[in-house]
Amino acid sequence: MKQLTDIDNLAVSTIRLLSVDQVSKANSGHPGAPLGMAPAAHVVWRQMRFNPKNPTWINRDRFVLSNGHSVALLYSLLHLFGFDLTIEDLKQFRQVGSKTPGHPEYELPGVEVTTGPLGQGVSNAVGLAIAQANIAATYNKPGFELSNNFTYVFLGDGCLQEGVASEACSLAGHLQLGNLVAIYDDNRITIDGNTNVSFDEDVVKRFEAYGWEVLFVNNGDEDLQGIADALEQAKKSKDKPTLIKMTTTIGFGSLAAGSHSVHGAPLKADDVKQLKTKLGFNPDESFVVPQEVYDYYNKNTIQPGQQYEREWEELFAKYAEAYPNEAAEFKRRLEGKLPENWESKLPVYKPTDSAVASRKLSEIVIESIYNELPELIGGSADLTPSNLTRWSKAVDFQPPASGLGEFSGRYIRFGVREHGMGAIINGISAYGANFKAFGATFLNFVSYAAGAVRLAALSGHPVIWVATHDSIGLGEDGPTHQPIETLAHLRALPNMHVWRPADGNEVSAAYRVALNSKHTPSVISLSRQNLPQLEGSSIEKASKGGYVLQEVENADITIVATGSEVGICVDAAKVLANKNIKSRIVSLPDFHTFDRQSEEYRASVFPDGIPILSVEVLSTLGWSKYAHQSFGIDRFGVSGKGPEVYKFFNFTPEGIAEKAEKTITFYKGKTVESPLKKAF
Ligand SMILES: Cc1ncc(C[n+]2csc(CCOP(=O)(O)OP(=O)(O)O)c2C)c(N)n1
Ligand SMILES: *[C@@H]1O[C@H](CO)[C@@H](O)[C@H](O)[C@H]1NC(C)=O
Ligand SMILES: CC(=O)N[C@H]1CO[C@H](CO)[C@@H](O)[C@@H]1O
Ligand SMILES: CC(=O)N[C@H]1CO[C@H](CO)[C@@H](O)[C@@H]1O
Ligand SMILES: [Mg+2]
Repeated sequence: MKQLTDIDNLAVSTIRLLSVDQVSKANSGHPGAPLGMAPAAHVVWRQMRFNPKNPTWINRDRFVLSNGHSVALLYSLLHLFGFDLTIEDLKQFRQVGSKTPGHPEYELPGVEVTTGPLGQGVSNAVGLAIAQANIAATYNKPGFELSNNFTYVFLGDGCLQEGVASEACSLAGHLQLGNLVAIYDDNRITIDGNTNVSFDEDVVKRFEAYGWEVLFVNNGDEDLQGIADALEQAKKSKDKPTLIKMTTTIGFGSLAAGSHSVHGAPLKADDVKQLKTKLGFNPDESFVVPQEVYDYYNKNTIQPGQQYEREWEELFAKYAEAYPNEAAEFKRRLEGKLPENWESKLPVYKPTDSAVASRKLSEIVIESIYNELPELIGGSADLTPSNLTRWSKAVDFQPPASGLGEFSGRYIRFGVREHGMGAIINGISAYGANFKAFGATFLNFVSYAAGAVRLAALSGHPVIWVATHDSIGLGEDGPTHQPIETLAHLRALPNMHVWRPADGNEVSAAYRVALNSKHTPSVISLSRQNLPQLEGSSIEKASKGGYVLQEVENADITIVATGSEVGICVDAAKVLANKNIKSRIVSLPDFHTFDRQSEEYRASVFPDGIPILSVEVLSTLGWSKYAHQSFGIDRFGVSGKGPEVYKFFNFTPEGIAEKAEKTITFYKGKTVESPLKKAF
């Protein structure tokens, strides 16, 4: 680390004032944390390796602002360090359509993950660090260190109070992720005021107990050398993540310094002026960047970063000569392409094949494709034996020293940490290299991870949730484990595939679409109970999200169902046929995919003229989009043997046939239009 000089202090002041000016211009935002963390930002960023002109270079150091409310700080950095963000953009802070939205968003160049919901960023960073360790262990060879970067995180009191961060950081300690450095803005302030109203725990002891190295900076407001020293020390820690507890003053330099009033409100005009004067800037000017600061970062960070990237390209070219197969695979992944013909490995079923639980069918898919897809990585939140997500030759992702596995392993033991798992797979996905990250748990417990699931959809991380035990069909574990509202919630998320496949071909289709998705996450809901292989299903048809499984001329009713209920509806159609009632059967495994088919196609599945009845052993909310009448469960489930519980709720061929007859009777003589028809 070079000696600190006046230019460092000038740069820190520039960062402070650029951040304050953004918040003042917008008259909205959070100036407190940027003022306190500007020194750390300067010290961390000037030594990072990245190329602002190619922000997705794979071996860059990554930076996560977990206290996303201090986003003005990040925009100041992105501007000063040469990313595609002008002073004009900073002036548009928090305005509609700007490149400087209210919290960091994943799509912006230089923003690694979307943050704002506290606790997520640091948990994503654990995923980034896992991804890096996996890439290094998979592709590095003697003399060819293709991957050797760090993930740096800033986080505040709020992130440390959130449970999701505890889950992820506990796992990071177990995994000995030495490539992770977190800087804790210990300012003892949150929105309610002093942290002494709710947060007295000894964070240091907690992180030490997790297996982290903990370092201190006592005067984070001014001690640049202290921060730099701690950072160097942190980077030496190879088998422990590091938390640097950096004590700062929120709103440092402002008249409101040290108070929660500076957390989330612009500084008063006279306060801004006194701050600028104190820092040696003209109090009447805004958005000022001294040329020396641009020059300093250009010379010390941007140019070396670009040089690192060029050297990396040269190294990769030599690597490609020495290890052509590994290089080709890595290159393919960097291009975001799946291997050709991987889909031919997806299992295909005939109606004569035996009935199998869809969780088992999912295991068969994973077993069939893991070898084709080195980018497939994931695991379960301690439900491996019941969720069936571990392929037979899997190696666990574990620190080599533990004797439990290897960093090149691709099966992650998440422990009972659903929310942490969700945030971690988002981070792995955000790393790049085409990672296809999955996490598994019971469908009902995906709700535990709602915060992370929502961010996957918002950010467009194509992660996969393998969600087994998807209904009352799980039986004796009872209402606590039986999902009811879960799919309605997940289907309400924009940009989310929610699959509930009915048989083997549909499970293959769900994985096919999920793995081909570049920007949409998927939940694949799977049954505990056996499901028959259906006449009329195919991977091709199910990949449309919905299709006519059984067509019949002059039908009296369309019955639409998902997952385990499709087979029962097929039997219900036989009961109805005995009474001379003709029913079409539609399988609708994913609303999201179906909604993206052409209008003609959708109309062919749900035509006018006859009533449509939906059948699903879950909440009926949401089904009115497709059906005139819904048969579902709008109460909590019951404990009992799976088939008995189905009988209890009347989800039998006879019970469904009765609902179908009632529906037909109700609509007799009425004009029936497809619910798909809408004014706009
Ligand atoms: C999950 C979540 N809950 C609540 C909030 C609202 N919120 C934003 S900042 C904040 C307090 C954060 O305190 P701290 O991390 O110490 O930040 P500082 O005030 O020190 O900048 C809260 C509660 C949020 N962004 N995310
Ligand atoms: C909590 O912090 C406030 C503000 O610094 C201080 O006035 C108060 O005495 C503290 N209370 C306790 C119990 O530590
Ligand atoms: C964690 C890790 O891999 N760190 C490496 C980062 O890069 C430097 C050299 O550029 C290596 O010395 C570290 O080992
Ligand atoms: C609902 C269900 O099948 N639960 C099982 C999940 O797996 C665990 C461990 O294998 C079993 O103990 C549960 O009964
Ligand atoms: Mg704080």
